Amino acid sequence: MSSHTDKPSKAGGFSSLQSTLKQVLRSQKTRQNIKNLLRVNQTDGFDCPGCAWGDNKQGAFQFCENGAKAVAWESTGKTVGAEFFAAHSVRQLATQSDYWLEYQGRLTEPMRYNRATDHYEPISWDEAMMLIADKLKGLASPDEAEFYTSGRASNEASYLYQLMGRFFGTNNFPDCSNMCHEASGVGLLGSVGVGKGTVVLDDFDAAKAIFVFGQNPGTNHPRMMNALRKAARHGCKIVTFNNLKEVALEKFASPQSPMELLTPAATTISHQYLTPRLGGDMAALRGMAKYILEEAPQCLDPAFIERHTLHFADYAAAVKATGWDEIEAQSGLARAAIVQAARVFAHSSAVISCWAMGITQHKHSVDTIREIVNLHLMCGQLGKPGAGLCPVRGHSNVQGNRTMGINEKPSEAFLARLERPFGVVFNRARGHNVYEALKALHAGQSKVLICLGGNLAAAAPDTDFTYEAMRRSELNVQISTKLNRSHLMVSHDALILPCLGRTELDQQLAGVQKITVEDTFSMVHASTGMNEPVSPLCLSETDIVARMAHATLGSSRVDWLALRDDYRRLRDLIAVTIAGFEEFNARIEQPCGFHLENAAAQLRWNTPSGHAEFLASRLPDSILPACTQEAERLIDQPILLLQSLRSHDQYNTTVYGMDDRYRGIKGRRNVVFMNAEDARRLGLAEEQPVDLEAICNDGRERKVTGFNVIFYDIPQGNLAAYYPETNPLVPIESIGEGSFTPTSKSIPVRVTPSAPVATSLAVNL
Ligand SMILES: Nc1nc2c(c(=O)[nH]1)N[C@H]1C(S)=C(S)[C@@H](COP(=O)(O)OP(=O)(O)OC[C@H]3O[C@@H](n4cnc5c(=O)[nH]c(N)nc54)[C@H](O)[C@@H]3O)O[C@H]1N2
Ligand SMILES: Nc1nc2c(c(=O)[nH]1)N[C@H]1C(S)=C(S)[C@@H](COP(=O)(O)OP(=O)(O)OC[C@H]3O[C@@H](n4cnc5c(=O)[nH]c(N)nc54)[C@H](O)[C@@H]3O)O[C@H]1N2
Ligand SMILES: [Mo]
Repeated sequence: MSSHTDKPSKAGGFSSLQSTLKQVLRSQKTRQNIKNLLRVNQTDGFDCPGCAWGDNKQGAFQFCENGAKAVAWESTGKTVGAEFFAAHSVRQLATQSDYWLEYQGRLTEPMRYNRATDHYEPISWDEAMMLIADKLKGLASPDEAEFYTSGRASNEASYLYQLMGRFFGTNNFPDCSNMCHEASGVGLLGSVGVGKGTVVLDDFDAAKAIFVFGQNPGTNHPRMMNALRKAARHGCKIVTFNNLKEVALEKFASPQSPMELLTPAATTISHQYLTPRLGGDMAALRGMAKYILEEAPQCLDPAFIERHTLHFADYAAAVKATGWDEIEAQSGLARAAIVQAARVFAHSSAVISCWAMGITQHKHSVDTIREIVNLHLMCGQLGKPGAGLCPVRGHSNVQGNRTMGINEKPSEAFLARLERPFGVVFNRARGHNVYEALKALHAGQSKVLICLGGNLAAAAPDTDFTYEAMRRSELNVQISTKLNRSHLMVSHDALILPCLGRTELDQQLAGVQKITVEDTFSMVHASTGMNEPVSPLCLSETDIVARMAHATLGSSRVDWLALRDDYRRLRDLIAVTIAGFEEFNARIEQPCGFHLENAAAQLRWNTPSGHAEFLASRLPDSILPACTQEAERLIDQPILLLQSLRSHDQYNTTVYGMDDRYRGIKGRRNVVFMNAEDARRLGLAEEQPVDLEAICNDGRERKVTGFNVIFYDIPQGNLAAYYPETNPLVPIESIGEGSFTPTSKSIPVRVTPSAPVATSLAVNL
């Protein structure tokens, strides 16, 4: 039994190297994976499939512990082929854990679901493509198909995928971004006219203050820790806002510093560490703005405001109208602490704000992000070295997917440019995001689901609803590297199409192919796999998409297969149809690739008004979406707010192991972090098994059982537990305003002791 007292005093260091080695040894391909790690993020190597953080491609090691896990997990000796599926029915597989499913190894041949036997059976690639084409062509409307994308797909594969969808006639491109940084895109587009971050990696060296909101980089972006450590050692002030005390943001030891590696020494990362209530960041930011406006007006940048922005007066009025009582109550922070953070912001000559899921997965995420921008605009902290906005993206190419047109609401300019060389007119109607796609599938309005990677069944909210929605599809096509829950959501017809991973050689007619990706700093660079493919029957994602398009649409308007034969041709097409990609093939020959121009970083504003815009919103009356507000009406009842987050041993729905080292958890995931005072109030003991029940006004029961209580340093009234285990608790209608993102960081729940029998169900493996 572990408890929070096992939490280490620093992150990184030797334990990190140890864990990397363990993972490599477990992969059953040790030599291969050691070679792999030396090629990660090198000029001639492959892009780390771990996260979207950028790198300068000059250092010795460009991988981290969790990147190594991602690489080793892909490059495993274990495989899943026809014999495996003959031995296990879908019904049997459905009883296994997510961990078990993926642990079976790499998928090696295309399979089709046979409803009569409840088994997947081998199918040839040609037959699989015919099946998809027949089904798509038989739909009454192109909008009855959903084309999901997860953020690992390359620029080449995702470009071709959206082109296929658009020629087919739909904008139904739900993607993982809808559950992730959607609010950042919406918020930034509205205020600065570009839905991406404005900084580059070098800005972290020039920054005098870095604010980190709702992000756990020690686990999810470990390479960012090097930038934070370096900044802190240069005297840059790092201010963290996090609901939990994440150890890496307190103290971090670089595995590359012998001193920090081998002794207890570590670098103090955060100059100030604030622990707001869940969803309390907007109020805290409002408090910072209030201090600067009312008590340090000399720190405003009137010239910047005047020249570049609109609506400052409205915003200033809204800030003045917000009282400190309200700010303190909603943020859960004392005025003095907020003022201390505001002083760092106001008195630093160059400030970067970073954020991730702790900001984007709430009802009022778009407004919170706009409040971050408001603060930067009023102090002129944009478009100069060391200053700007940095939504830290998740998946390694999620930003590139969007740039390539995986977007259910493409701009007119994007479509006009895309259709020009073909002399066609694409559908202008807004397509489905994840929320809308699941609703349409559930209602039987959408009939075909094609997923380019990911694991929608386990990633999406409201598990029962999502399962049912996916099962109702008449054809469920999953393009994947590993077996997962989404393959089991079948009742009619389904295909598993096995693809190559990032680390593998992609051989086409014209030779070994490069793919390209875009990191969180808008750097586009090439990636080349080097390993022998796990099976000759695995195809590249680009190849699979080209074949689907050729089978469905024919090749009279686009020669899909020729584009597939030589990705340089594909990139030549991207160069003429996607803004910013001129000379694409030549520019990826540069060692670090190239930077996509960012208008906002150059103080050019692509907003309708031609200015950066302040948004003067009120603090939300309630941070809960309407369907869960019942919780607030019942406030005298013991209701707590739950955030769902990642452990140190997982990649989204992929669970590598059962430890969460930095939070002191060993060998299990069915835990709920709780303030000891809340537990006392509810009469719960440490380690007691409890049920978590979601609060929602639709009368449906949503419950998970057998979670052990862990006393933890967490604000009263708040809870934390792991994703995806807690996804059953997020009601489908509980989404962010303007972003449609599931509110995975603010789930109102009731906590009750589990019935004794429930404990035995709590075993995960
Ligand atoms: N190893 C590894 N790397 C990954 C991933 C992975 O699963 N594993 N996933 C990738 C993906 S797709 C993404 S999107 C990113 C995710 O990266 P993160 O956003 O770091 O992921 P989460 O684990 O969801 O962590 C959310 C953090 O925000 C804090 N938080 C939650 N709610 C609030 C709040 O209301 N206010 C504040 N201030 N803090 C809050 C939590 O305590 C936690 O530290 O990582 C990417 N990289
Ligand atoms: N409750 C809760 N829910 C959440 C979140 C949360 O914080 N809390 N986070 C949300 C976020 S930020 C995200 S991004 C989504 C993630 O949603 P997804 O992106 O859909 O999920 P992943 O777990 O990243 O996908 C894992 C699967 O991808 C496949 N895969 C891996 N590599 C490749 C590859 O190279 N090619 C192909 N074709 N397939 C590959 C494997 O089969 C693996 O099973 O989940 C969201 N859901
Ligand atoms: Mo994400």
